[in-house]
Amino acid sequence: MKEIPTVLTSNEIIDKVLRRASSVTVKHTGNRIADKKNLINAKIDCVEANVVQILARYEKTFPEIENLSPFEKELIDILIGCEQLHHALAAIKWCRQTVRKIAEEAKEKLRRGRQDALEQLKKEYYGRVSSVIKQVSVELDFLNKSRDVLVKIPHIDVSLPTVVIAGFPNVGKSTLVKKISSAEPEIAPYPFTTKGLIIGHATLNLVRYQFIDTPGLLDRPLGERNSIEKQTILALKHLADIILFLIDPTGYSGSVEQQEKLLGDLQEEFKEAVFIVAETKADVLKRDAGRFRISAETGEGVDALIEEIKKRFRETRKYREGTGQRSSGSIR
Ligand SMILES: Nc1nc2c(ncn2[C@@H]2O[C@H](COP(=O)(O)OP(=O)(O)OP(=O)(O)O)[C@@H](O)[C@H]2O)c(=O)[nH]1
Ligand SMILES: [Mg+2]
Repeated sequence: MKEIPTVLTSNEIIDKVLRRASSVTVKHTGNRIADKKNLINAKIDCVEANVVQILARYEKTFPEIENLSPFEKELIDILIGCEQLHHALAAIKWCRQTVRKIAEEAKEKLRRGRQDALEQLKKEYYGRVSSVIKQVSVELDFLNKSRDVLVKIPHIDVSLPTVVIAGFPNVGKSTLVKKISSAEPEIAPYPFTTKGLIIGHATLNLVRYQFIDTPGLLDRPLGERNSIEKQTILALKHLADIILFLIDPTGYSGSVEQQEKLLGDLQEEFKEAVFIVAETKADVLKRDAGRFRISAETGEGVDALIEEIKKRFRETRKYREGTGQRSSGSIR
């Protein structure tokens, strides 16, 4: 996602803008009342301009739901909630517009204000602005948490030939993606190490491929999947030209029957996709299941698997539709 600034809390915004206002100065005219009014006017402007600048920046840098691709929209919905994001941004806009209005009103009162009421008028203005900003505290906190999630979403180029690697947890998906692409996923000897989508690239015969490492899936219906697994389903649904399904036959990653059942379910769900199935950890155990057998550890079988990916890519939608001429032109 594009750069999004960290979002300040309501108290941080209030402190920041009042601190700035406290150092505002104006030229003296020789008329004490006029000088006082000018100074307060400048402070009102300063607070208003700073609040507007801070909030408008959030409104501008957070993604607008309407402009997102279906994949991004669903992903953001899973990770933070599209409706909540929309609501929070609307609240920020309301706050910005209300501060504008309060500033206008305060300046109007200031013009007509008597000398002994000026200090009180300034205090009231600061109080009203602070109260309006406090009213969006929850939304600001929500936006800041969302920001931390959004900046971690990798850039995905939907025009590139894309292979999504899926399978049970711990079968060796990340190890393979790291071996064959530029991705740097975390690898660990326990399940659910990968918690989000990780993108890597590799150029094979001048064709730039995108490889997507995904969180492991358990054999269960979509309704029971957690938000981590749902990201994998989204990648399979929206991004995969080829689904590379890995099975670990060693028994370290759940039973082979459960893994086969998951494969069957996915093949049923994603009928349009091209599936390649490979069995991993061939350095530990090889069985004859008539499938690719690879070891990401020793490299055994990996070249043959890559040849298959290149060959099978010709069967994909992207190749047939002729999008991304790079792929169809130079892969043969
Ligand atoms: N012997 C051997 N071990 C492997 C091989 N590939 C992966 N492993 C090991 O299997 C464990 C899991 O590997 P990961 O690549 O993290 O598995 P994953 O499928 O990405 O796991 P999750 O992200 O948890 O779903 C690690 O200890 C790896 O070192 C292999 O080819 N041979
Ligand atoms: Mg992993």
